[in-house]
Amino acid sequence: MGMFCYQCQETAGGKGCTVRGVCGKTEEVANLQDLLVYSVKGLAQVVNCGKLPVADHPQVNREVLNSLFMTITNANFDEKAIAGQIDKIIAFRQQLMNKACCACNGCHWHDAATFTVSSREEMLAKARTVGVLATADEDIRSLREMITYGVKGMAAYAEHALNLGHENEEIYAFIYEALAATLDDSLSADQLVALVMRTGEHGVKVMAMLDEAHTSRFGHPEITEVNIGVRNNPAILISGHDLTDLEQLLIQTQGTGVDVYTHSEMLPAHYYPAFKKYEHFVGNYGNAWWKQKTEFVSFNGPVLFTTNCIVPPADENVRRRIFTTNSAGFPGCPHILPDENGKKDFTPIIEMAKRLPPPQAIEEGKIVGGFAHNQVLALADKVVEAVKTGAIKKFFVMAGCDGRMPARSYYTEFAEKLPADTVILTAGCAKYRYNKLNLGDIGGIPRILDAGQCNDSYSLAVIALKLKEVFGLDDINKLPVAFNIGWYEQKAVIVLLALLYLGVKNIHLGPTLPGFLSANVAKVLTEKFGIGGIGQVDEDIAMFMKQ
Ligand code: SF4
Ligand code: SF3
Repeated sequence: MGMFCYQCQETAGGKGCTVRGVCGKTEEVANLQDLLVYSVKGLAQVVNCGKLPVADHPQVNREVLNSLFMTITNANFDEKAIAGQIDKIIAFRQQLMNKACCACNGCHWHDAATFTVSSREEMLAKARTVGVLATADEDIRSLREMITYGVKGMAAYAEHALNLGHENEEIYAFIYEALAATLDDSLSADQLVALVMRTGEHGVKVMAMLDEAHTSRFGHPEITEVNIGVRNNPAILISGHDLTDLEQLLIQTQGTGVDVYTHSEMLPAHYYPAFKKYEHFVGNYGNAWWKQKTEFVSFNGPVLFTTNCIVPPADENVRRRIFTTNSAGFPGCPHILPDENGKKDFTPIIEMAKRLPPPQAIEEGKIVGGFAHNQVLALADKVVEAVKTGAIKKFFVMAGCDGRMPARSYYTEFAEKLPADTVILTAGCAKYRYNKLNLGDIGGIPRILDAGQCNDSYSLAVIALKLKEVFGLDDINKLPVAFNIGWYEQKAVIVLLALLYLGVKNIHLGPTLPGFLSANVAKVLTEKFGIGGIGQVDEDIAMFMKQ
């Protein structure tokens, strides 16, 4: 077997990609990503067992977040960048090891904490021995991977917060502890299940931190109409989740005659007051990530990826217009690095935009969003009244990711067929399956409330906890709220674990359950938390309405 990866929903046959990723990842990239995760785990053991204070090495913390983020689905396809990151982590690990040895508690270092490689061949040979299948026991493997994927999602959100100057040592310490634990053969399945729950607990903390980072800098999201048409100026499309990059791009494009449009998970940027002052911040272009193959062709201008999700461009005319930054990367596409103050120079993108034609319209009109916790709680009286009078019977949390599987048409049909006295609460790119449907409103409350990016699922949890308080309930599960979540990559894993930690039961996950759940682990999740898959739309709606 050349590679093995089963971290995302589109894994081959629902079991694992073994030749080439369905995402387009090559065998070499997949294996090097495994080695990068392995080396970060080794470094984590050094920090954790050596009792090194996380505050003493901020640069290492940043590179650990970056390394984990680089291995998230559709973030980085660049073999050279991943190999370079492995070298960097090994060098940091050695430096920390020297310090750890002074404070050494007689730790037994795992191979991950001591191995070295000195050539590409050695790296690739080592990589083939350290992947997911190196853990023989299927249940332990399943739990270790669930923790690892949750930590990857956590790292992604922590990196966005860090880019805005927000960090939390407790989160870093947990990342090291959790990753080190995945190397520890003495831990039982029960102990790993407990660690899965603690991963969820820290998932809540990291999303709260990112929410604070976003809202303290850019204001609270508010109800906003977003243009989905185009203007007749050259333009840049910005994709991914990093709002700091968007801010810098908007500042640098001011007065240049170049417009800026959001793509996919960047859409919710329009909801923040701080970005509304930019006249050239025109609207959102296109849909969820997987439609970029055609939509980037008609956009005509350059595209900046601040994070996942990149689809390897088949068209050379598109590929030469792609730029990456942060943890994103694609071979042959320019990667923009920050200076020592975190400032990025986007001049090459702006200059390219000026030479290219304006975007071609693919849609027109407006969509509405901005229903994060602050905005919804400002409408709380109206919402509570609508529930009390029975005008709203049920809320459906349909946050998460979109993906290219045809089975995801389920979510469009589900939204269309939901009874008229129900409201959808959404976040993440899952929304694109129904956010352009005209589902109307209930007494002025739109039937689709978009809180924002996938990390803004935190907002949905805050709203649910507030409603629980207002209705005087002792259990979040007594609220008229159902959870029907679409997942794809590892950020959805941390969102799921956060919801489980908050005590949410009976979450349905689709379009398929994770391939990384062993039969026994799936059984635990079903028995303890009522987790289930999806079936036929009509039956599922009937089942949810009865809950
Ligand atoms: Fe396969 Fe998903 Fe892994 Fe890509 S990220 S190799 S599609 S499981
Ligand atoms: Fe989407 Fe990639 Fe997950 Fe942030 S952009 S939700 S899939």
